[in-house]
This record gives sequence, C-alpha cells and structure tokens, in this order.
Amino acid sequence: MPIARFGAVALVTLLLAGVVLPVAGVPPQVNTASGGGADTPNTQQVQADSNATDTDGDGLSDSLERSVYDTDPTDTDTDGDGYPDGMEVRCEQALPDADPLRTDIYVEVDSTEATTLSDPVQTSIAETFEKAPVSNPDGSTGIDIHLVTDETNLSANGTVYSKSRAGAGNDIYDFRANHSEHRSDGYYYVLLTDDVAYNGDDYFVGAGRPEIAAMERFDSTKITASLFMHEFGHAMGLDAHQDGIDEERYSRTEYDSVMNYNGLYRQLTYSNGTDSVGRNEWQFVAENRTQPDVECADNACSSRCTQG
Ligand SMILES: [Ca+2]
Ligand SMILES: [Ca+2]
Ligand SMILES: [Ca+2]
Ligand SMILES: [Ca+2]
Repeated sequence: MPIARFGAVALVTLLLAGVVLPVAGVPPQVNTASGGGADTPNTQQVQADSNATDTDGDGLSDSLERSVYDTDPTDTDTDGDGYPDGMEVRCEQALPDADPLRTDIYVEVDSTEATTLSDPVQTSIAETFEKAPVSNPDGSTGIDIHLVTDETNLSANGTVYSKSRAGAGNDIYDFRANHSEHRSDGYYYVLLTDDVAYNGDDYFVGAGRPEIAAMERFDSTKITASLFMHEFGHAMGLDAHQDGIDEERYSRTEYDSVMNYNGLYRQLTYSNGTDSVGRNEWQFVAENRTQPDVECADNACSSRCTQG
C-alpha cells in the first residue's frame, strides 16, 4: 500500500480511491456551468419535424439534424459525450446549456454541510476542463463540466463511508440512492462531507469509485479543487490499477497528473500522454470515461424534455 505525504500528514491509499488530509474549510456557495446551448429551431421546423424521418432514433429528424443542429442524422450521439443529440437539444431542464457538438459532463453535488463547493473552486474546476486538450465536432477544444449544486445540510448519520454498507444508510451509494435528482439523466454524483471513511478508516479525506465520489474540503481553493479533480478522476474511471495512479513512484515531470500523488494538491490537470508514463488521460476522459447511464436516451422518457 503506497503512502504519500502532504505537509505533516500522511496520504494513504487503496484501490480505487483514498486520499487524506485533515483540516476543514467551509467556503460559501454558488453555482457554475459553462458552455452554450444549441440553436433553437423555428415553429415551422418543429412542426415539420414531428412526422419526419429520424434515422438514428435520437429524437431529432434527419432534416433538423442537417439543417439546424449540424449533428449527424446517422449517429445518436454526434459528439460522443454519452448524451444523445435529441436530449442535448431538447432537454434543457435535464441538461442545461448542453451542446450537441461539444463534450459535456454533468455532475450533481450534494453536501452534508451547510455549504456547497465555493465559487472559486467551481471556477477552477470548470477552467481546467475548458482547457482540456481534446477536440470537439464543432471545431472547439475542451470540455464543459456542469457542476449542478443541489442539496446541503443532508443528515449524515455519522461518518460517511465510501463503500457500500448494508443497512447503515450512511455510505455514498445510500446518498446517491436517496438524494440524487439527476441520476437517470446521466449525472455523476459527488457528496461533500466533513468526514469520509475509506474501508472504515476515517483518516481519508476523499474517495472516488465509478460514477461517484465523496470528499472533504479545505480552506485552500487549490487544494480543494485538486482533491475534487483527483476523486472525480476515479469516478470517471481513472483507477488505481493503472500505472502511477495513487502512487508516488513518478515525479510530476515523469507523470504529469493530479492522479499522481506527487501532483495531488499541487495541480489540477490530468496527463496528456506526452510524459514518460505516456497515458493520455484527457483523451480517456473525453472518449472512454465511465459514465452513468442516460435513461432517457430516446428523448421520450423525460417530462422535462420539450417534444418537437
Ligand atoms: Ca435523428
Ligand atoms: Ca443524430
Ligand atoms: Ca452528445
Ligand atoms: Ca454535448
């Protein structure tokens, strides 16, 4: 088991997660989201669309895809971000500011504390994703991460466990099951709490597992944002089985990633494949990440979607 140090405190890890740091910070709240929505078709186009051919079955007619949205009428998900074209265009309530030609990632953030992620932390995270060295079908680069801050003051019933525990009601899966508003829309779930336990050990300050993460916060914007990027990297599928992740064996030059314990708390970004480890984590995030299922993929299931 590798052990890392930050200041005077040990960072311990196990498979699929774990990072530690005592100290607590409780910043004020705000909400962020970036990116622009798609064009809006006129009334005639929408009416004409209701009876038109929809070859790929994504909820948008071939003609609308060609003439209005520039999406692919033979591909349900033109930008490959997991959210179908029709849903990105029509489900503004489910996916605010989605763009069918640019990678979007949606995250629901709940908190057992009085506050959610601070505005500066959210901005740091959003800017890091915006700068991601990945290309989109509209010719732009970067990723729009939408941090949808939801509930605060959730009752924790003691320390929050990062692992599923039968009956206890205080692990991160319980919180997602009981409090996620957006799981069926393909959102990740992040829980902020003042005490995370990993495998029963509350020495940890964060844990990330596929689709889900829990973390504590600190007074420093950079440290909190870095911890988010690390745990959220785990939630997207950057797991400890991969060379250098949750280890200290490589310097930041050799492995330039927040998933490297030598990069954690010191940087926010993932690797781009040009270091000696050679893994392009940004490309993985854009193209192959683990993602919660979108249950209204055909654009027909959600009352929050505007039907054409
Ligand atoms: Ca279509
Ligand atoms: Ca399509
Ligand atoms: Ca999409
Ligand atoms: Ca998109």
